[in-house]
Amino acid sequence: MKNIENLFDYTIGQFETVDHLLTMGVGAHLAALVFFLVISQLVAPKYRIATALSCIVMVSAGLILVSQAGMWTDAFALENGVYKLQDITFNNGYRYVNWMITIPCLLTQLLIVLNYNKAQIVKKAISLVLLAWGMIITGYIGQLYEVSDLGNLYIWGAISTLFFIGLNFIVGKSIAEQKSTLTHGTDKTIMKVFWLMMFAWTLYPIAYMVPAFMNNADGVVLRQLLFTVADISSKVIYGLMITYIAIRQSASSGFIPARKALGMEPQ
Ligand code: RET
Repeated sequence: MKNIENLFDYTIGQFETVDHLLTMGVGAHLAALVFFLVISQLVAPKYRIATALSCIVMVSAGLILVSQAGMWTDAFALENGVYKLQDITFNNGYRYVNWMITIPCLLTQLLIVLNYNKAQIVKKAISLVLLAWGMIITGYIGQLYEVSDLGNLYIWGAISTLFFIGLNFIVGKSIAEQKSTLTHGTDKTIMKVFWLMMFAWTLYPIAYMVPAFMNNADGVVLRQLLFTVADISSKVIYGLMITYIAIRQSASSGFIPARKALGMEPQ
């Protein structure tokens, strides 16, 4: 009974909204996977790992959402017009474990399109990944208390937020440092990527806090809505923007498939 999802009965509308949100998440990640696979040939080898990382994120996040959707429909059954908890429980913890893989991939893609060299990428990635793992592990511990002890939810959430602030600081500093190296107008796009990250990543702590401000069935629907918007923004839309930057930079470095795709003459 770790998550508040298991505490309530749901109307058919509430139950189906959550089911549809999770299923929509699966569809968005699978569709984007196909797109990234097809488009990767337009990305110069120098940047191609960024697009490959998006493929990994799509598979990893897509699969977790399949399991979340399955768990949701297994955990509840319709009894006298309302959905009631059955023998197994629903659990958001799998998401946190999945972030241990997806967040390092997302951050590394950013470092690649920022034109850092290999040694700089490794150095920065290590600090970013350690901060991210600190944020996720402390957040994971905190969410275990959302039913039993809100005090612990706040304390672990606050510790996790310290890691989050450190991580954002490095991300912001790296973008500011490297922005001028981005070619073909992508210095503007990278700023949009930054603001997209600030928006989408902040939805996750809000979802974490739902038990504190909306401890009811509507809160559960809100939380899955926040997760879905956050997932599609921070992985799918973010990945599309990163690959767009990669293609434009590939074109300005003379990579023919990218130049052709953008309607430019070979150099
Ligand atoms: C937690 C705990 C409460 C405090 C904070 C959190 C931050 C979570 C974030 C998650 C980002 C996830 C992404 C996943 C992509 O696959 C852990 C909820 C600050 C920022 C981008």
